[in-house]
Amino acid sequence: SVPTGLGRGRQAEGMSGGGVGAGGGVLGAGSSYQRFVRTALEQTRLRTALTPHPSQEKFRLIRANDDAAVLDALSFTAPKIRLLRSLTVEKKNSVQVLDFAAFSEPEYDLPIFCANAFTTPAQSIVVLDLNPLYDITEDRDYKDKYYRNLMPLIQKYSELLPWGGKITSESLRFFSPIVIWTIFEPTERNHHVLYSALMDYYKAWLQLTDQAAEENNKTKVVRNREAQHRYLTWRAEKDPGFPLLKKLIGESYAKDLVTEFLFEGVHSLGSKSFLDYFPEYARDDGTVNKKRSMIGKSFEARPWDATGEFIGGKDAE
Ligand code: BLA
Repeated sequence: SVPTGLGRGRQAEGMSGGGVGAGGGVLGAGSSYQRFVRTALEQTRLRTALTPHPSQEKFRLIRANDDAAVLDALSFTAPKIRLLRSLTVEKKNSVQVLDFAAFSEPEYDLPIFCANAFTTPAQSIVVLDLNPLYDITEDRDYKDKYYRNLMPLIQKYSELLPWGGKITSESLRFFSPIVIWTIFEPTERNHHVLYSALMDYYKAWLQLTDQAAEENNKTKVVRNREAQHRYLTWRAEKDPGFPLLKKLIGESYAKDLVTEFLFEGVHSLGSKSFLDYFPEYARDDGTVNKKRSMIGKSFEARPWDATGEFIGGKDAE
């Protein structure tokens, strides 16, 4: 199912047969992230009313130290949606970044939409998922509620966008059985497939959001809020994109972007600290270990089977 709107208009997307070299491929790839953001927002507006998020004002016109790099930051709220935000970075013939995420209000236990792509002329590193709010190897009900019906998505894409190899072990607990974790050569074809996957996953998230019923049980709302806060705390501390953001906009602005825009809520949805949630990262002097992984990388192959059953336990060491 090729997404609608493909190839409509835009010259720079390389649909005309030009730009086949690595540079051209990256050019096409970058505009496809912009195109994804535009189309995803259009799709969202067909279903709900987006309001600019307060964080938008400070970061909308964010500029890189390097004139060749263009950052584009957009954030919104909507009924049921606490935060829908997007960051793209485009530096011609160099790097293209997409970081698009959507978080529901804590009255819903919806998965978190997560689309991250980092593209250079050599490769694209991609994570695309509906990150579960709860650990699905423990919480069968949550897994059944959301992922049973979504398994066809990964059946569709697992061959075209194969598992990217060993990964920070700690990241696995934030991933679902439909996660696309992949590294590929940035060809037009691969980016075409990625675009299609991005749209399929995002539409799936929109549909879950449409169907979601508000939770009235206070205890459950508190639990949802803390689960989202734990996720934000992880990502705000361990984001692999941070070194690049630091290079582009400076350390202090990069920190603000992470805590007040990308993972907004990390200072307001809860009061626990990173070490409260992830004590294994504590150093003797009480500070947070800067290593991304304490366990090391693992999971050489996709650790879920086709039914979404976790089978990766044994190679976790
Ligand atoms: C690499 N990004 C990675 C890797 C993962 C992710 C898993 C592989 C390295 C690893 O195993 O840690 C992404 N990890 C995630 C995501 C979650 C997670 C999405 O735990 C969610 C729970 N990546 C970006 C952005 C940039 C970026 C915005 O999303 C740049 C601005 C860059 N990612 C980036 C780079 C690498 C990378 C440069 C390779 C270098 C490295 O591994 O540090």
